[in-house]
Amino acid sequence: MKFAHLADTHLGYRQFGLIEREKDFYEVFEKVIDKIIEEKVDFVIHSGDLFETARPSPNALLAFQKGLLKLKGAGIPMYAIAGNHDVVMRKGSIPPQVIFKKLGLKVISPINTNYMHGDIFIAGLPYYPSSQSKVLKSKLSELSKKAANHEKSILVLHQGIDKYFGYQYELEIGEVPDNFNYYAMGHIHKYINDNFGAGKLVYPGSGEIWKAKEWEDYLENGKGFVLVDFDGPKPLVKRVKIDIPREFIKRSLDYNNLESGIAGIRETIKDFDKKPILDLTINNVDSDTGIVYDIIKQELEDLSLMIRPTFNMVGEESIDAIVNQNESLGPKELLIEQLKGYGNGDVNTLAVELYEYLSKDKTDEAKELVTQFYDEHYRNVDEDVEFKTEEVENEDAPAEESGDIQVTFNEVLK
Ligand SMILES: [Mn+2]
Repeated sequence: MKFAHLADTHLGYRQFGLIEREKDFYEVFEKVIDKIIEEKVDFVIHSGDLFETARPSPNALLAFQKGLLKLKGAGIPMYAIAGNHDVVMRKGSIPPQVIFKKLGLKVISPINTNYMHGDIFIAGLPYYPSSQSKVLKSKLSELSKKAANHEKSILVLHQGIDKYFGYQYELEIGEVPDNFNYYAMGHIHKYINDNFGAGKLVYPGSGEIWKAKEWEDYLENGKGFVLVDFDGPKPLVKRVKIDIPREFIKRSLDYNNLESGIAGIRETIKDFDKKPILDLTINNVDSDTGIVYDIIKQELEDLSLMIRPTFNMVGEESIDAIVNQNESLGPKELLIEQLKGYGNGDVNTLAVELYEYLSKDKTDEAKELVTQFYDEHYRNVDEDVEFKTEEVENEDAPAEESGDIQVTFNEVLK
């Protein structure tokens, strides 16, 4: 028995508001499906965040339908859960995955937590926010008991686990039941493959660059999905990397050599099939940034899909210069001085307060401060909304038309 495991495809995500980026996500998904069919697997598991939102656009729904029908044509069923992006935090509402049940999608939900595929027990749950971690843990222990009756079992979840994602998690590694043979995880966008329980715990990662900062990880580790050979005593996991269609080019330029810097970039990208995203940092700027941006745009706009510039004014990045000019200043004053150019008052205040605590080893206070800051600035109010999926009794009931609450994850989360 061999299966494919993927997650976090985020279909319908229009990065930077660009339709081209939305299409990139569809293109990658199609490549993944084609590769899966080529590999002649017995089934596929999708561990959540199939769609970017709980109300996907017709284009996103069609992109998925196309892939699902291809799989169906090849006789390959897919099992899927809802992730934090495609779950609807509202009593009685249903995730978009449900639309595809008639096309053969096997939706794993709180009322339909497990399936048998041959002699393999496949169980799982949709995403539960940390406010519901009690419910999550009790449901996990029920599934663990059921799994004990089967020789081979898979647990499908879309959650953060402290061991792999320390900043935001709903489960500690010790709270994950340890009698499953394969843990088909979703949520973390980078590839993780660990020994756990009676086998392997794997996050296949996202298929595309969902956040610009995922580019570095992509360059180092690639993106894709995994194939799992489930016949032996321990699952054999093979990663399949799938190239993403478009490049992100990250460069630092010196304002004093702007012309040659730009020429170098033109040379690099002139023959690219798809126009890249340019992430440019221009240092030592001593003129109006608007004018500098216009120059860059004029030279690179025709070859790039988008230019994302960061300007550092002359001396701005050099802490040495500030130290030399202000020899009487202590570290705290230097920090304040340095932050002046950053221009985000709230973050500046946080940085200085954190410095105060951390320089005195007051780590608990520092943690508290960060949590408070997160709650005030980033926490989605939806996380606090009552979340009672177990009360979803009729999956065929239509979601209410208005006032629907969905989780849209913010900057700091996956
Ligand atoms: Mn995701």
